Amino acid sequence: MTDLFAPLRLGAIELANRIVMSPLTRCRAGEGNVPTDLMAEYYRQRASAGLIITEATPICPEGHGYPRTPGIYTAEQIAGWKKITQAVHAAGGKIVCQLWHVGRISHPDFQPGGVPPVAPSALRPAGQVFTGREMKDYVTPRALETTEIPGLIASYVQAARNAMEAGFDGIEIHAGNGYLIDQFLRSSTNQRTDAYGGGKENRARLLLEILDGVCAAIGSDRAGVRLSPVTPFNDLHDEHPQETFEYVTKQLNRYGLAFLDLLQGMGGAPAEQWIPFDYESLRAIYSGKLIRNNEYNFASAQEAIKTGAADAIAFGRLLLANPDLVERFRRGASLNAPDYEKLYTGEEKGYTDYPFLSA
Ligand code: 8OZ
Repeated sequence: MTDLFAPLRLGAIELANRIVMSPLTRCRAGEGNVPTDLMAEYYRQRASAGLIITEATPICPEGHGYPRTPGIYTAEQIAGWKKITQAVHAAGGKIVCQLWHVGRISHPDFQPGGVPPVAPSALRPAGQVFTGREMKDYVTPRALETTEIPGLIASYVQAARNAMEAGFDGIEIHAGNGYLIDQFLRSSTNQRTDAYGGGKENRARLLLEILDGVCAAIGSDRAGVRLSPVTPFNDLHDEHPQETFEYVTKQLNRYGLAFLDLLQGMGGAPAEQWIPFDYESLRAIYSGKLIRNNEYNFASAQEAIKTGAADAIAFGRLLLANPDLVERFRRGASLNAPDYEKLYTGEEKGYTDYPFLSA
């Protein structure tokens, strides 16, 4: 019987098991937003997971909105990632790069020339951004011109090529959590009147055109997508999430992607508080391999695999704190707890110093 420990093929990527590492922003890149040797050690420690999805990785300078997030658009960044992919592969793992553009979830302090960040529409997010030194209010972003969209798509395509050059097994397009693509997808942040705004067909157009370009460049069997239909993270929502995301999922079927990575619920909020959404409907609609994520433990993940509700399960907090999570699951061993104080700071502390089980 299939379970979490069974191998799985996601497009062109062969996984040793169905335990996937969720993308986790850790803010430890070096000067020039270059991946470091410490990051290579962190990912190498977690290579027994069937697949690692990297932390969100900006595709271009304008795509940054947090301090010390590693990019994939300069030669130095590609060289840094190469050390990481080599370390993970040498340890027997697989790794894909999560391609990211934050859109309006940024600040002029992060932007080349100190200009406002871009977004589908000039709508300021509620809340504040940490610029590396202090908290500042978000600003009103500049709405992208229709004529700028091909250049944006080209940046995603180039980043996907760069990821392949860096030795990744594939890429994941980050279309969730309130960042640029999600700002296009969901109705509250997209008030465009061109072909990229309005009904769900238009709001989904940017994601689908990015996939057209990326799949042509690196192969659809090495490309995945992350969606998070109801997360309120970064101040946005959709008036009809079920309709929007059923439409998007149907469209994804025509690409033959390596996987769809579905982030359920609302961050760390308890499941009772989640905006209702029928995830089983997306499972039924989607014809490819499905990774499901959020709030799974060993038992519920096993159940999801055994019943066919998912092909793989992604774990964030558990893999953050337990580099050998696969072995701990196998042995039914106890788990380390994450140190939330050290999520985004602390260098090696709370990063590469979580204990492994002793042999
Ligand atoms: C937490 C902090 C910073 C970024 C996401 C990339 O939610 C993120 C992120 C999460 O997808």
